[in-house]
Amino acid sequence: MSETITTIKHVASPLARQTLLNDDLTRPVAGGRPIALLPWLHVVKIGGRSIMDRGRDAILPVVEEIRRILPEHRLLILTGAGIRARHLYSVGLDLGLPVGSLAPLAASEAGQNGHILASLLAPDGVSYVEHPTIASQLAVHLSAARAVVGSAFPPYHHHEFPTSRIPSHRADTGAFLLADALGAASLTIVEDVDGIHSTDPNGADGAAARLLPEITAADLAAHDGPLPVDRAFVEVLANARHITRVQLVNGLVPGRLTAALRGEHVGTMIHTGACRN
Ligand code: GWN
Ligand code: ATP
Repeated sequence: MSETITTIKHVASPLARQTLLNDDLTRPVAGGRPIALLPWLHVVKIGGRSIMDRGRDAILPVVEEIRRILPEHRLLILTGAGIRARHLYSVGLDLGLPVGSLAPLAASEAGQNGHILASLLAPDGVSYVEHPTIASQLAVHLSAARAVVGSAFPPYHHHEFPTSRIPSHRADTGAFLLADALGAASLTIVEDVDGIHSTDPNGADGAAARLLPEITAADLAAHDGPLPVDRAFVEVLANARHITRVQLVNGLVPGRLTAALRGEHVGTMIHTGACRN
């Protein structure tokens, strides 16, 4: 005959009986620094419009540089969306598509650029890996290969914030969120300018543009005028947990990406809100 069990099992948990909405109560539990999952990983974001859309003249030298750096670093290479996404936005907006419909369509263009880049690096053992693989099987893939390529776009889909009609969480934001979540050693953003300037060097006031060798996340947020990075990227910098700085470099100048991965200052160093201690 079985005994009637009358003992109620309590699971001891400091968050069990309180709201998650009160920072004072959650801070003692949730305020600590997360562990770095892949501290040896270097993340590189390759611009869609600034590098991939330029075709072989821009892509092949970058591929060669990546090929040569593989023995030194294990890389997660993420690609941006480029001109096809911009065309998609204009057609989609003209038709009245909501932002949550545009986000995955633009994301797929970032994925296409990743497939192109991965094909060129295939002889070196590099493959394109899907978002779910990045989410849960990156370590095993990077044990088998020195680098993998993925889409830099975050998969927000219909969860994209309706703040603007154009998806606000784009490739720079996605690359930063991944690098910081993984506790990566570095994030390098590769574009077609020497770094962040006081104003767009290719814009109407281009002649007056000054290169900013260093900038803090707060100064970037306060910057008036155009930037070569998503606004949402600037916002998430403030809450970085691991990545203390992001370097933006010119991928059209041979050697800049290699130097950046070796820790040299060759572009704009963006200081985030995180501090290593
Ligand atoms: O298709 O190029 O991953 O890695 O945001 O979702 O729109 O998907 O909706 O694993 O899941 O087009 O099909 O596509 O770029 O994002 O992928 O080849 O569900 O490997 O199926 O989170 O690649 O793709 O576009 O990244 O950025 O099948 Mo693509 Mo993207 Mo592939 Mo991915 Mo989205 Mo998946 Mo996804 Mo969708
Ligand atoms: P994606 O990967 O999303 O396709 P991308 O990162 O390749 O895009 P853009 O978003 O076009 O490229 O950003 C790069 C461009 O930003 C530069 O070519 C430059 O003309 C422009 N830009 C605008 N403002 C600035 C600024 N303050 N400093 C430097 N470049 C700027």
